[in-house]
Formats: sequence, structure tokens, C-alpha cells
Amino acid sequence: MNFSLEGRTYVVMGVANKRSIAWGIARSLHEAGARLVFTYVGERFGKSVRELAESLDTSEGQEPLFYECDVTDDESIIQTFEAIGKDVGTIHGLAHCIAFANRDELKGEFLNTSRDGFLTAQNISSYSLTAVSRAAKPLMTEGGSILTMTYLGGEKVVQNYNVMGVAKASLDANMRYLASDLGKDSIRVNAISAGPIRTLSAKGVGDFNSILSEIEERAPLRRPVTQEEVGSTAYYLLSDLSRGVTGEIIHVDSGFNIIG
Ligand code: NDP
Ligand code: KAL
Repeated sequence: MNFSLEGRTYVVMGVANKRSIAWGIARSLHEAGARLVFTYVGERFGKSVRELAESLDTSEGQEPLFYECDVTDDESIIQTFEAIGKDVGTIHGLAHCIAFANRDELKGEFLNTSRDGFLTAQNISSYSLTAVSRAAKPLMTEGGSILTMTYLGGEKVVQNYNVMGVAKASLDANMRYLASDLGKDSIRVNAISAGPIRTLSAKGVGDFNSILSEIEERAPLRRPVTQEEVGSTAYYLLSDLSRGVTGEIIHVDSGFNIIG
């Protein structure tokens, strides 16, 4: 079997800068020969994703495409995928690397979470996977693979993760229900649960240094994971290598989740 991604097109949502997990995934898909379609929110990130994509050494047929898509807006999602369909036709997969919660609710007690903050986290970090999968489905005419990013804080209580932990628990279930619905169309849906990686999202929330120290002391591999390592597992999940796998969460976390 040939596991090259040449001739295949993947949508990557959530590249904010070179540290983004989505960028690690994009590089891995690019190296395997895929054509990439990027979505971003706001011109600040549009400029940054264009500059990054232009730094890739592209072969013929790999020219990247860019679309603005705010996942809080149904019209934006529908228009984005209609435009992608018009410009590239079929897509073979999608990486959803999007999450947001209000910064002031990512500390202190979860008990104090506001209704608005709760709904914002669920809206952007979980419901967006449902809406995006529905919009992407008509473009996956040859079947496909959808990947989302989750975190241990949705399975266990992790200090400060709070409202985002509840959103990730929702995202995990969301992924399984979508896998169940879309399997008959040969579309697989899976998640990667990544260990802590210093990205823009991680900036200024919690005490990241002490979280990383705990990984170095207690995770089986005794080191944090990298964007590249997440990218390799993303390649596995988005390619035919994983053709029998759906509704699954793979932990790319140096084994930290198995430690009690
Ligand atoms: P980044 O800050 O690099 O990426 C977060 C992305 O979410 C940004 O690109 C941002 O887009 C996007 N986003 C936020 N709001 C919206 C919106 N309304 N519409 C569309 N996009 C939006 O952080 P990461 O790479 O760390 O995060 C990627 C995913 O990985 C998230 O789901 C996160 O929870 C998950 N994850 C991260 C871990 C880590 O340690 N870093 C660990 C486990 C999981 P924009 O920049 O354009 O606003
Ligand atoms: C226990 C951990 C420590 C950190 C606690 C909470 C982290 C929550 C992640 C969440 C996605 C962060 C935000 O929503 C940040 C946001 O309020 C402010 N930042 C922004 O708006 C920037 C500019 C944009 C680009 O960010 C987003 N998201 O749009 C969790 C650690 C150990 C692991 C992490 C970081 C997990 C994760 O889910 O990201």
C-alpha cells in the first residue's frame, strides 16, 4: 500500500504562529506530499499563516490556499467550505486545532465559571467540530479523516484547566458521535490528546514551567512532547495507515496519562 499523501488535500484549522500544534501537523502532511488549505481568524493571523506556508518548499500541485473562518459564525463556516469546494473540489481530511476559553476562567475554582464563559468554551472548542464536520462532509467524496486536538484535562481534573476541561470532555464525546454518524460515508473521526506544549494559547495561563517539570519527573519518557511528534501521529490518523481506526483518542504525551 502507498501511504504518500501526494494528490491529496487537507484543511488545517488553527495555525496562529510557528509554535502552533496545527503548524506541526501542517509540516508533517506537507512532507508526505499533501496540498494544504489553511483557515485562520483575523488578518494578524492571516499574515502569519501566509508567511509560514510560503516558507514551505512546495512541489507542483502543493500550492497552499487560505481562507478566513471564524468558527463562532455558521455563515463563515458554510461559506469557507463552499469556497474550498469550488477551488479544490475534493478534500481528504481536516485537522481541527481550535480552542478558546476566557483567560480569567482558566484559574481559581471551576465552581465560579460563568454561564457565558462556559458557553463560549463549549461553542469554540467543542461545537465547532460538529459544525465544521457537517460543512466538510460534502467535500469528502472519496471518504476522509477528521482529526481534533484534546487534552488530559477532559478525562481527569487538572488544576486551572477548569472550563476548558469540561469543553474537552464534550469534544471527546462529540468526536465519538461524529465517528458513529460519518463511518457509513467512509469518514473517520479521531483525536490526539497532546501533552503540554508551549504555544500562544498556553502563554500566560497556569504555571506552565511547573507543569513541564512534572512531565520531566513523572512521565514515562521523562520529557515533554513536540509539535513534530504530534505531527507524526496526525499523519498516521489522517492517512490510510490508520484506515481501520475511528472514534479513538491517541495520547501523544510521553505516556503521562498512564501514571496514577
Ligand atoms: P494556538 O494558540 O497555536 O492555537 C489555537 C488556535 O485556536 C488559534 O489558531 C486560534 O485562531 C484558534 N481559534 C480560537 N478561536 C477561534 C475561532 N473563533 N475561530 C477559529 N479559530 C479559533 O494553540 P495550540 O496549538 O496549543 O492549540 C491547538 C489545539 O491543541 C487546541 O484545541 C488546544 O486545546 C489543543 N491542545 C493544546 C495543548 C498544548 O499544550 N498546547 C495540549 C493539548 C491540546 P487565531 O489564532 O486565528 O485566533
Ligand atoms: C492546565 C493547563 C495550563 C493552562 C490552563 C488552561 C489552558 C487552556 C487552553 C486554552 C485554549 C487557552 C485560551 O483559551 C487562552 C485565551 O484565553 C487567551 N489567548 C488568546 O486569545 C490567544 C491570542 C489565542 C491565539 O488563543 C486562542 N486559544 O485562541 C493546560 C496546559 C498544560 C496544556 C494546554 C495549553 C492545553 C490546551 O488545551 O491548550
